[in-house]
Amino acid sequence: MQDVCEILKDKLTEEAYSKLMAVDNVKIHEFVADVVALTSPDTVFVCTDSEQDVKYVRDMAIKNGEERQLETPGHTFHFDGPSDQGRDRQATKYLVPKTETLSKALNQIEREAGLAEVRGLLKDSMKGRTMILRFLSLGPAGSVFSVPCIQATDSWYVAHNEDLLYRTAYEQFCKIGKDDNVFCFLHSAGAMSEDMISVDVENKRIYMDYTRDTVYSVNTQYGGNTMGLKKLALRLAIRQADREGWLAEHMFISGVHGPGGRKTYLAGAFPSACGKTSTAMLPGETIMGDDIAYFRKINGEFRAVNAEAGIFGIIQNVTAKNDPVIWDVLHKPGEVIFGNVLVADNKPYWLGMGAETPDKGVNFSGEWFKGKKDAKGNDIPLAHKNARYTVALKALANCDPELNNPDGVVLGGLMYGGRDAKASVPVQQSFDWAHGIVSYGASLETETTYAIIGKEGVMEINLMSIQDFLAIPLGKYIQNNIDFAQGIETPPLVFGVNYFLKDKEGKFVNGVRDKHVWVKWMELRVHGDADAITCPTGQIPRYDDLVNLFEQVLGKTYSKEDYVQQFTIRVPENLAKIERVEKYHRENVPNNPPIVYETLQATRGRLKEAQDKHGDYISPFDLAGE
Ligand code: SPV
Ligand code: MN
Repeated sequence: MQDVCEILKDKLTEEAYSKLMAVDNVKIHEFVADVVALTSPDTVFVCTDSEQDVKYVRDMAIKNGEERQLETPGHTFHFDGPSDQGRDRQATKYLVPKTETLSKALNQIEREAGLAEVRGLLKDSMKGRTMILRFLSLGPAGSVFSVPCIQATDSWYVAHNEDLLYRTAYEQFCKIGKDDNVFCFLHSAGAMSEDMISVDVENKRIYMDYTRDTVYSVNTQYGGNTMGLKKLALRLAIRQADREGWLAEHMFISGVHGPGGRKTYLAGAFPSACGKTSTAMLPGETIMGDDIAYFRKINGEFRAVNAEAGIFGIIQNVTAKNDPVIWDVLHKPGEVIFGNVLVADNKPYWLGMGAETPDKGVNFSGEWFKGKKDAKGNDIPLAHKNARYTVALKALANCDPELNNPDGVVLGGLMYGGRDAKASVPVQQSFDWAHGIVSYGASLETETTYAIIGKEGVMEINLMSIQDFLAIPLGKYIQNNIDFAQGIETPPLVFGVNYFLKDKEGKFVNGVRDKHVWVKWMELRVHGDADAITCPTGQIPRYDDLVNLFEQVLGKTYSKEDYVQQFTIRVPENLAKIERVEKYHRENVPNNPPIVYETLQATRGRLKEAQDKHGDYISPFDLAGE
């Protein structure tokens, strides 16, 4: 390669060059020189933290047509192509050096071959365009949690999205050490249509070079594939956390209010579209994050931060009644980017919005009208199921005041939840930390959803809902989680939740707002203010406590019939689930900590014993007196 400074001087304006040189870090200079030489942009825009620079990014996203304005001031919309509507597991691969092996559950390609492929696709991809450089931080900037990141992209939309989602950190970068590590992301939308939509979907690639903490993404625009700091960085962060003894998790964090004005922080992991964001945003509680959390042990405490500072949320079934907090943000002036909704008369519409929707407009398929069919003859819905909105957390009335606390918050509990129609009760607490990590986290089984391209409605195990992002051996990851509680005086309580349990007729046994009751019950448990019933799979709420909570939280009368239907222990379904979980672990998790199998075996034993005594379906009242 030509001398780094020479390339930079040659390609960058004087202003851009001096902004970049103020960041005195070899890796960054080399990265920028490399990607500039590779992608050949016409010019490079170095975005600092200044109002002016950030506004320029926003304005350019509109000017170049990647975003268009809606009626409400500050609101814009963007479309991704019809085959670019979610995270793409097929196109996402780890670049693995010849000398290393990664779990076979992970999509991968030999590093040299993969690099040649993806760099080939990126070659000259920015000709005629501007490369935007953004300096951002995962976790509060300048804190012990902070991971500095640099994003190079030719998409103003991606750069704008990241502005709402992450903390700007150019100032922090100006103080960075010469050799400090940073995560580097290169993205190009590749060939685009007149409407500024990536079109070369066949050549969509998202390749992760974890040996250099660098990620390449090309021929895609969907946020989950392009915004480096989202799931791409999570994959790198998990490796860094493994080396350094902390945890990077696919979890929301929220502050839940309890008696006497106290607030208790809870975190939770759910696969996409399983209730994570709505749990994070319960009305009356505070939200600290909805997607990615970092945990560290600090002075014997379990402390958590949100890696992000905004929300890239699903906008399906978001209604005024069930989601008042976000509804408000989505309707008042302020910065919001809508992705893949329907637009008519300059207003956005989405599926299940609980309001009248027009019969025609523009959506991800182009001009849309009711009854429009795709190439296979299927109806095209008015908006995509995985339509999204991006907002900064600070736009929410109930944004938690500790969002940017450099020390994070102490966590009282954490929960794991999947989409399980058959087996798991709506809420239960583990017997101890390791039991919860194994039984609810490492056993998380879920029906896949539309947030992953081409895979909906299939049951799969999704370890801690982080399976897609695990770039370390799965057994090591489980062990790290189990070990993490060591040395912590009061580790968080661990809960398992399931909002999707169904009855024999296939009807959900819970209402969508019931999750608020479960969360309030957890809050009480953290402080020892509610009892529980011991059952074979964990500890479940007592009827009387739920009667009070349903009344207080939702103003609802909670019947014994509802309780029995929701909390009956379904022994055959739970035994079958344990079989599937164990099979998965035996086949996919070499070097699994033995405690995984011991815990599963112990639960199996308790289920069988209870079955002998009470039968296949055990009412919680039968266990209450034991
Ligand atoms: C998810 O699907 O888990 C998300 C959105 O949070 S993204 O990963 O960005 O697609
Ligand atoms: Mn997510």
